[in-house]
Amino acid sequence: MSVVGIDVGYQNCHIAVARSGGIETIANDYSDRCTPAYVSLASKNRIIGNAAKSQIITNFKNTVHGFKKFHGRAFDDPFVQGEKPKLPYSLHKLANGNTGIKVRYLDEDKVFTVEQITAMLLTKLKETSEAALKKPVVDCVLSVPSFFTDAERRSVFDASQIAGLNCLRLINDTTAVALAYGIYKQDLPSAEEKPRNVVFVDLGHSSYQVSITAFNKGKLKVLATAFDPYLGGRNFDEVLVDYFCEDFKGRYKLNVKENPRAVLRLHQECEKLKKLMSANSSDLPLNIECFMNDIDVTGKMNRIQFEEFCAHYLARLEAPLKSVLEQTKLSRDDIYAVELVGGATRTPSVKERIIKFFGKEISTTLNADEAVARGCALQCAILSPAFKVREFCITDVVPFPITLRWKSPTDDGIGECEVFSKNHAAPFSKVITFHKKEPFDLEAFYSTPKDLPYPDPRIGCFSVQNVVPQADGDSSKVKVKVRVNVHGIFTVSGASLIEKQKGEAGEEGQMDTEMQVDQEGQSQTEQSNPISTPYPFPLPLTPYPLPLQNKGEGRMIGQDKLEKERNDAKNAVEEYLYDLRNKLCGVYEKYITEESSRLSLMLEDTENWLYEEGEDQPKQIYVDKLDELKRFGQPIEDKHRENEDRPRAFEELGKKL
Ligand code: ATP
Ligand code: K
Ligand code: MG
Repeated sequence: MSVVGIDVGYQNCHIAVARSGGIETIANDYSDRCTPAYVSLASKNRIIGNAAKSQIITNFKNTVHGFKKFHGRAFDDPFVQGEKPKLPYSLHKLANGNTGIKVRYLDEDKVFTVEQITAMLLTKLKETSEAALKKPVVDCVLSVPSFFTDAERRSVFDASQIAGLNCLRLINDTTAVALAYGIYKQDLPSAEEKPRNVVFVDLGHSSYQVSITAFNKGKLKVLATAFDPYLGGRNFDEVLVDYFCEDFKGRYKLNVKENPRAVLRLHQECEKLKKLMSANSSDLPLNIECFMNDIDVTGKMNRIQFEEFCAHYLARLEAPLKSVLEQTKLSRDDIYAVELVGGATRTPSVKERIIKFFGKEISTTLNADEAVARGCALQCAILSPAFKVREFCITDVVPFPITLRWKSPTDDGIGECEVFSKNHAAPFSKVITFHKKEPFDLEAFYSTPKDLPYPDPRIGCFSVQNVVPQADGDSSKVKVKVRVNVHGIFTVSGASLIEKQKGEAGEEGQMDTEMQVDQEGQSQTEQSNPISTPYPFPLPLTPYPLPLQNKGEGRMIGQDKLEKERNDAKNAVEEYLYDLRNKLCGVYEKYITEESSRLSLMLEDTENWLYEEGEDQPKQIYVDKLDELKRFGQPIEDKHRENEDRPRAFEELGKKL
C-alpha cells in the first residue's frame, strides 16, 4: 500500500510520501518539488508538468492550464464563460452541457473532459511518486479547496479514478494544512483544557481560503471556513498584464491582447516581476526581446505602484478573516496563532493586511508551498493500515447547509428539512425516519444559493424504492441514512423498511409526513429490512462512462510509452554516433584501417540522415541503424579493448610473480 499525498493546485502541484524516515516531499524528473499543472497535447504524445509549461509559447493552443476550476462546471456557467476569452486554448460544450477542452492530439481534433485532463496530470504525479517510492502507487489523498461543492468534488474524484488512483480522501486544503501543523506538536492542550485556536490562511494562484481550527492533544476540529474563491496570485498577475498592455499600446502602438503568444509571454514576465517586487521595493525593469512585430519592449514598476493597482483585490482579503471570527464568535485574543501558506502570501502587502487585521505577528512555521501536500500524505498515512503514524482525529465542517425536499400529500405538497447546517461536523451520518406507503424521491440541494460559489444549488435526486404499506394498510416506517462522506460529498447511503413490532401502537396523527432526524446509527430493537440503496442522480452527470475514460487514459499512457521508447532509440543512435566519432579522432585513431575509414563517411551520412529523413522514423528503424553502426564500430572497439587489456594483464601477471 502506498502512502501518497498530492496538493492538486491551480498552478502548482506538490507530492509528499511516507518513507521510513517519515513524511517528505519529493522531486520530479526535473529535480523540481513543484510540478506545474500544465498538460500539453502533441502529435505523438502528451507532455505533462514542467516540460509542458516550458513549451507553452510554441504550442499554446494545445497546452492546457488553469483548468482546476472547470471541474463540475457547465460550459454555460458564468465563471467558465468569463474565463473563456482569456484562454489560449479552446473550450467546447459537451453533449451533457459540461465544459470540454478542445485540442489537437495525434494529429486529430479531440475534445477532452476536464476529468480526463486532470487525470493526465495525476498520471504524471503518480509516475513521479512511483519513481520515488520504487513501487506502484494506487492509494492517495488529494486536496481540494474547502469551498468545492459536490459536483466539483465528484468531478475531481472521477479524475483520480481515471488515473487509476484510489483516492482515500479528498481533503480540504486548509484542513490538510491544519493536520501538517498539529500532528507533531507536543504541547497541545489536553482534552479537558481549552483548545488552541489557530487561523490558517491559504492564498494560492486562484483562490483564498481561511479556516479556524481548534487543537487538543490527538485531535483537530475545524470550527469554521471562509473563502474568496476568485482571489489569488493570478489576479495580481492580471493587473500587471493589463497595465503593460496599456503602456505598450501607448508607447509602442502594440495591440498585445490580439496576440495570444505575446499575452502568454507578458504573463510569464509579469509573474516574475511580481515575485521580484515581493523582495524589492525599488523600481524594477521589465524587458522582453522581440516581443511582438520584432519590437523589444521595456517597462518598469515598483511595489507602491503595484499595491495601488491591486488595492481593490487587497481589500477583499479582510471579509473572510472577519467571517471566520464571526462564525465562531471568537475574539482576536482567542487566537493562538495565524499561519500563512500558499505562494501569494509572500506578497508583502498581503502579509501586512493580515497582520493588521489580527493585531499580531503571523507565523510562517509551515512550508508555504508544501504544507498542503504534507497534510495530504499524513492523512493518507492515518488511513493506511500499512503505515504507523500517531493517532490523530480530524473533524471538518460542512461549508454550505444542505436541505432535502420530497413530495408530501400534506404540507402544501412539499416536505422540506435542512439535514446539515453550516459548519456541521463532517464526515457525519444521520438517519431520517419517514412514514410512507410508496416509493419516494428525495431531492438534495444547498439551502443558501446566494452564498454558494457555484450557480446550481442542486446536489442530486435519490429514489427510495420498494416502499410498501404495512399489512394493515398503515404507512411503513422508512429509515433513510444520509451522509456527508469523507470526501465532503453528500450521499443518501441507504434506506430500510422497519417492520412494525407486535403490540406496537399505530402512530396515528403522525402518519405520512412525520419525519424525524436521528444521530448516527439505528435503534437496536427495531427489525429493519434494507430496501434497495437509494438510486442517486448526481448532477451534473459524468459525460462518458468512467470505464471508457479509464481505457482511454490507459491507451494514452501506452502511446506516451511508445513515443518515449522511439525517442530513446533515436537518442541512442545519436549518442553512439557522436561518441564513436570523438573516439575515432582520439583513442581509436591508431586502429583505423582502410576498411574502417569508410566508417567516418558512414557516420557523416547517418548524422545528415538524422536531421532529414531520419528525423521522425519508427523505433525499429533507429534500432536497425544503431545495429548497423555497431557492426562497423564494434571491431574497432574490441581491438582497442584488447590492446588496453594486454599490458594490464601483463602487469597483473608481474604482480603475481
Ligand atoms: P490554488 O491554491 O489556487 O489552487 P496553487 O496552489 O497552485 O493555487 P500556490 O502554489 O500556493 O498556488 O501559489 C502560487 C501563486 O503564488 C502564484 O500566483 C505565484 O505567482 C505566487 N507567488 C509565488 N511566490 C511569490 C512571491 N515571492 N511573491 C508573490 N507571489 C508569489
Ligand atoms: K499548490
Ligand atoms: Mg493551493
